[in-house]
Parts: sequence; structure tokens; C-alpha cells
Amino acid sequence: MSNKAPRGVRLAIALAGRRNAGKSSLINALTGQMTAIVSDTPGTTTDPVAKHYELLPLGPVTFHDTAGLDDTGELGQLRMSATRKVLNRSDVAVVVVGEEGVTDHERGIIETIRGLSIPIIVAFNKSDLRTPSSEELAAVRAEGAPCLVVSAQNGSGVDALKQAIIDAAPLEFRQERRLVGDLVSEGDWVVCVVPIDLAAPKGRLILPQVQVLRDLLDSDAVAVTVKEREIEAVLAGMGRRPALVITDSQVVMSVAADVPEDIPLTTFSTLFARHKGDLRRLVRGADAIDSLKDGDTVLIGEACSHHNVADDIGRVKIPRWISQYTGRDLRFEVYAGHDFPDDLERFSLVIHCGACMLNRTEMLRRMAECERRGLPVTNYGVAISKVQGVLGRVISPFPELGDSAT
Ligand SMILES: Nc1nc2c(ncn2[C@@H]2O[C@H](COP(=O)(O)OP(=O)(O)O)[C@@H](O)[C@H]2O)c(=O)[nH]1
Ligand code: SF4
Ligand SMILES: [Mg+2]
Repeated sequence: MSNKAPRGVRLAIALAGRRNAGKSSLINALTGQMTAIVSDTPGTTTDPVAKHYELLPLGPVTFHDTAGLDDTGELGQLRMSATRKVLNRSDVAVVVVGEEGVTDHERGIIETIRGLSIPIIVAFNKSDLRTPSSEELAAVRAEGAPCLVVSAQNGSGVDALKQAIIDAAPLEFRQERRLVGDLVSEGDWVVCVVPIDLAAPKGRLILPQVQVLRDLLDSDAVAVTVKEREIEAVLAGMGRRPALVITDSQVVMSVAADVPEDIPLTTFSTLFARHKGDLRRLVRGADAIDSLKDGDTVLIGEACSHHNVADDIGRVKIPRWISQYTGRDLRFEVYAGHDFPDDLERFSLVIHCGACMLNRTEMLRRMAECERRGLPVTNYGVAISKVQGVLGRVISPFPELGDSAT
């Protein structure tokens, strides 16, 4: 792929609709590429296909071609569940209507997407063959969904569809969200503490660290990056007080001891909890650690399937720390990548990673789904800070937390 933006910052657009409505053709027309398989045989797109594209002025997006929500039979069921998975992580859904017009099928699809609270656009395709009546358009618009009349064949309406997608994109994709930039001013010094241990990938930094460093540079702050062993010496020799210290959660306890109380301190994970999720709710979710009982199962959610290392944070360190802190006999199950179990009821707590590879919409949707089923959600950094007794300190730099930052 030519475009290497991290997946988490790409807007995910799903095209849904019945087989043969022209979803694959429309993706080709939108991207000007011929990668989605187009065919006269219904159901050719057996697996969802993803296509990257630079949708200006929005930026990098991915179009997800789905297999259709109307599939019947066993294979059809599989495709439908694959389609639902794609929808779960989409920020905008385009319902493609074919020659049949809007029938109960399309209404069902619209309802499904509505239920997931995804912004929806209805595209009446094949306008070279058939144009929808004004009643048909009015009925869909009455449901609050913007309607467009397009033809993947001759390209008419395709630019308007692009604009409608841009307009429907959730606000966070149109407004730049700051990771750390709102906490620092031009010229501020910020110390970043990055332990280089067994779990550190060879020859590079991990994405959350890279993104924080980039945001600090974008803010015209001075980023000083050190290992935890050097922090005291650096603070002593710096000759000025840093505006903020950002540490990896795994060494937060020793860093908290080395950094004077009057210097604001937070963790990379806490910044990501705020950036990708809802920090207030993740902090509240961490309260559930105190009520874990013997035999409870904790879900460890990792948004990407990075390879396991000897002293892995999600598989080894967090289970050890939580078990030690609670003194309970707990079970931990790790789910990596886009897999998130359906039977959430059997878990007592979700501890999620920083979600740097997820977009905020997907993280918020995961949190909402858990909370709907009464399952508290917290994240790595918040949980670690809690069991190490420094949670109040690492959330105090965030004024928006108000009372909960105590
Ligand atoms: N006339 C016409 N045919 C179209 C249009 N869009 C798609 N098709 C045709 O409809 C058939 C199904 O298209 P496809 O993109 O594979 O549909 P999908 O199953 O929804 O992905 C193919 O034969 C396409 O060439 C259109 O706007 N006009
Ligand atoms: S596990 Fe989570 S925080 Fe870590 S790199 Fe993957 S997405 Fe990012
Ligand atoms: Mg197709």
C-alpha cells in the first residue's frame, strides 16, 4: 500500500447493501482504482476488501467493501458476521441501493447501522438505469439519512458522494485532536521516560511514544527523552523545571519517586486513554479492580497483534500486578487485534491497551458495548497507575477531570 498512515488515524468507511447493488463498482469509482472485484454474479465479494485512499481535505481513509447483509445459508451467515465486524469499526457507512430501490432489505440494513450509531449515507446507484422517485428519496430523508443519486458506471454523483462522506465524518476526524499539545506551551521542556527493557522492540520506539514525541514537536515544545535510570540526573542538570514528565506506565512508580511532587507527571497510556477513549470512564472503570473476587476472569484487550515477548505487558506484567494487588486468584484472557469476544458477560473487568492502532470511534464503541452489558472498562496505564498507588497523580494534569482527579 502506498499510504502508510497508522490504521487508527484513518477514517473507516463501510459500503453495505445487497449483493449486486454495485458496492465494489462504487469503491472503484470513488478511488479511481480497479481493485475491488466487480462481477455480474451475486455474492462475488466473499470477503470484505479494504482499499486505502487519500480523501482530501479529510486525509487518509479506508473503504471497506462488504459482502452484503442479505446473504442466506451457512456461508452467508459467515459473511454477514464478517460484515458486522467491519461495521463495528466503521466511522461512516454508505448504504448502496441498486435497481430494486429501497425494500425491506435496505430498511433492515439501515436499521442495523443505526443501532450501531454510525453516520449513514444512502447512495442510489445505477442512476444510468433507474432514478429513484422523489417519494423514495423523501422517505429515506425523513429517516434523517442524506441521500445521493449516483452511477458507478458513468461516474455521475460520485464527487458529491465523496463530499457527503466528508460531511458525515465524526467531528474528531475533522477537528485535530491533541494528544498532549494542549497541556504544553511553545518553548516548554517536557521529559519523556522510555524504558529500554526486554519488551522494547529492537531498534525502534513504539507507536504511542512516537506519536507523543511528534505532537510535542508540533507544539514547539522541547522533548527530552531518557531512560528511567537517567531521570534524576537529567532533572538536576536541566537548569529549568519541565512543564511535564511523561513516563511509560511500567516504570511509573520509580519515576513518581524521582520526580518532585510539584512537577506534573503523567503516562503515555493516560494520554492515550484521553485521546482514544474517555479518560473519566476509564478511571472509573479502574475502581472495579478493588471488587474483583476469586475465580473472576479479566479480559485483556489489545488492539493489535504485536508478537509476544518474554515479559509482555498484557500477558505477564499486568496479570502479575493485578493479582498481587488484589490478592485474588484471577484468570486473564488476552484478545488481540480486532477480535473482541461476543460473550462479554463472563468477564468481570476489561483492561484495554492504549489503542494507538484503533480509531477513537472504535474504542468508544468497544467501551459502550461493554458498559451496556455492565462490564467496567479501564486501560493498561490507568490500571497500572492504580495498583501502584499513583493514579491520582498521573491524572492531575488533566483539568477536564475535575473532581475525579483526587
Ligand atoms: N448500469 C450500471 N451497472 C452497474 C453500476 N454499478 C454497478 N453495476 C454493475 O452491477 C453489477 C454488480 O456490481 P458490483 O459492484 O459487483 O456489486 P456488489 O455486489 O454490490 O459489489 C456489475 O455487473 C456492475 O458492472 C451502475 O452504476 N450502472
Ligand atoms: S497493543 Fe494497543 S497500544 Fe500497543 S501497539 Fe498495539 S494498539 Fe498500540
Ligand atoms: Mg462486491
